[in-house]
Amino acid sequence: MSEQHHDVYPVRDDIAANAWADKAEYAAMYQRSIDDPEGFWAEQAKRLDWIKAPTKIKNTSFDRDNVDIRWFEDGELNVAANCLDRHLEIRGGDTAIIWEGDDPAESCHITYAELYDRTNQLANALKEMGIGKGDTVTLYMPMIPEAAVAMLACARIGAVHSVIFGGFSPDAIAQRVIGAQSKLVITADESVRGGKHVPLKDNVDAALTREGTEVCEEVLVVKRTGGDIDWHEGRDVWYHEMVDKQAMACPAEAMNAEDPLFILYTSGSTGAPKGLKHTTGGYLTYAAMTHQYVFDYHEGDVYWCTADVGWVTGHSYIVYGPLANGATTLMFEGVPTYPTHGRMGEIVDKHKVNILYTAPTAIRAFMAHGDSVMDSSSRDSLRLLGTVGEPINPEAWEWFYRVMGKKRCPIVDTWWQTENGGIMIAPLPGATPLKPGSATKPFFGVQPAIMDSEGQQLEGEAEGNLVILDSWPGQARSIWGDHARFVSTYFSTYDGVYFTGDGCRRDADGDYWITGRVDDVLNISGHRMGTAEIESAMVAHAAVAEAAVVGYPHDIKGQGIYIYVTLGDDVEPTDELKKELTQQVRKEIGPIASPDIIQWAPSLPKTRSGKIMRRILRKIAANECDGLGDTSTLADPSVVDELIEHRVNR
Ligand code: 6R9
Repeated sequence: MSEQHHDVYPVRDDIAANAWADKAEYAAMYQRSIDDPEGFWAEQAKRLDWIKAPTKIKNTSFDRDNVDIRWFEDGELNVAANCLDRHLEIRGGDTAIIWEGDDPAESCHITYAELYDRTNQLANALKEMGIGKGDTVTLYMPMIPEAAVAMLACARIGAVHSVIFGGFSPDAIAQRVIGAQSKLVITADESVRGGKHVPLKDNVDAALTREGTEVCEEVLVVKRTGGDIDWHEGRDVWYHEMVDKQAMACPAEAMNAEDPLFILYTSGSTGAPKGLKHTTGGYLTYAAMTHQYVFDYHEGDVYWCTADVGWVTGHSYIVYGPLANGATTLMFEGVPTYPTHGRMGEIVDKHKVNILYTAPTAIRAFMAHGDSVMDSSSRDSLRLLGTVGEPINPEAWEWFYRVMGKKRCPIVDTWWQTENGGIMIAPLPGATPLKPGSATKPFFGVQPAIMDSEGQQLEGEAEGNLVILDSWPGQARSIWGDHARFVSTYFSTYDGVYFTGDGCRRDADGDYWITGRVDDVLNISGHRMGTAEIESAMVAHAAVAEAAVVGYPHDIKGQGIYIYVTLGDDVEPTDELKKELTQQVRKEIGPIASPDIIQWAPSLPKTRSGKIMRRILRKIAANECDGLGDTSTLADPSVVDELIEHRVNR
């Protein structure tokens, strides 16, 4: 197989010498984590401060008749206290968050002591607004420190946050406010990204006119830009007016380890987005441990994860993991290529970043401008690089290694999912030789396996569907309000194991290569989008009779969105209509779901039982029309010729 010919980058001696785990330590710890998960995780739980230490460690079942996942179930703790209070004595004056604004002239440092005060003030404000333990709060915020403060303030009083990515539309917000039954939305007047203002408050206003959102009684608004917004007296409250008057002390609520910490919506292959439910003790233990080991985090390091807090990566690796470890975490408001294509390197120099965690799509965007794109920075402070969100093509890996890291910095390619809570498969910098394009080895406690389509577990070198055999502490416990869907999505494809939805290959060294989704989930610039969601946004337009969405290879985004549209009778296929349909998707979901290509399809290839054959549509979209495979089960094979003739991506 071709991947066997790629270079292997051995572990660097200087990294191994200081790393938390070298090769032998990784092997021994991994074995222990599998042989004695109770003992292993009981020890790891000690990295947190518990109000009541857990005595019951693992109580988990992947049996589809009884999927039930509990870790540390009799323990009590508070996540905010673990991220703030316990650091005050030793590092209260150290920087917790470095904030870098969209405008390079704007940045600030927030110490642990300041973050503690601000969190407590907001926690008191939330209480005054009637929010308490178990209530859900929706956050729709820019990448500003208040976003982290809001997450921590919820955690402090036991409220459950649901963060919505700031690029989502009013309809998407409404759907999630209703799903979580949030009494409160926290937002800002506007966010600023790449010099442009995004009307967050307007979007919330529009969302809250939708039926079902009456549950939301209050909107707390951070003044970020001072831009013009509508004000709803009796519902809207300025953040600064509410928060500044509050006391700086607020006791941390004692939470059971299995109390929910947050809900996070993500796309699946069918139906509406799912709100994954993450809980308290296991999640934080796992986020903190993975942050320490995978990034080989050491005291004093400046660490930067470029994700948005609206994604799980931002939850675990901007906020919870780093702050639980007392790290300095950089939070960046803008986009990595503004105002210059070299901005990411410039930020690294400005704040002396040691660890940089980003996404393949950003790397490919830099690559498109050539090596000189990084000439405006030295990046000499960097020690380690990481990637997440999608498979990294070896060319992008090599570029990241050679240009960004100047051949000095190991790259950790980290595979994991919203459902996982934290990194699952990744190299450890001091232990694992690197192979461009491979996420390599499982983290402690993670047992990956590969299944064929008959449900047989494959041994040795193999390719098939990736499953995880047993529970790990960071795992999502359920889908909010719909446990049956949780079971059917993840535990019914194969008996007794967690199904990831990803394809995977294991090579002769036991290294894992993730090949991408095996279901109808697209990965656009590292963002998950369900084809079903986009299709339903399309057919909501009166002109559309039917739509089929597939992904196709895209140089920068990894995958682009290709839509085949069948129009209603007597509808004229015009460029104007294409624009309208694009707007339709942006309105229903958000700009990240904008179609790249729309092809008019007089009809779609269907089996006699009426199933759209996406396999064929994917091939045509990728301009691979020679190997279409078997089309004999199609009701009308001539449909395919028509689509090939008018294909748009050639
Ligand atoms: C953390 C995050 C999860 C999906 C996952 C997979 C893809 C993520 C990857 C990767 C190959 C990697 N994915 N990291 N594929 N190599 N290092 O991205 O969560 O938004 O839920 O997406 O992303 O397909 O199933 P989420």
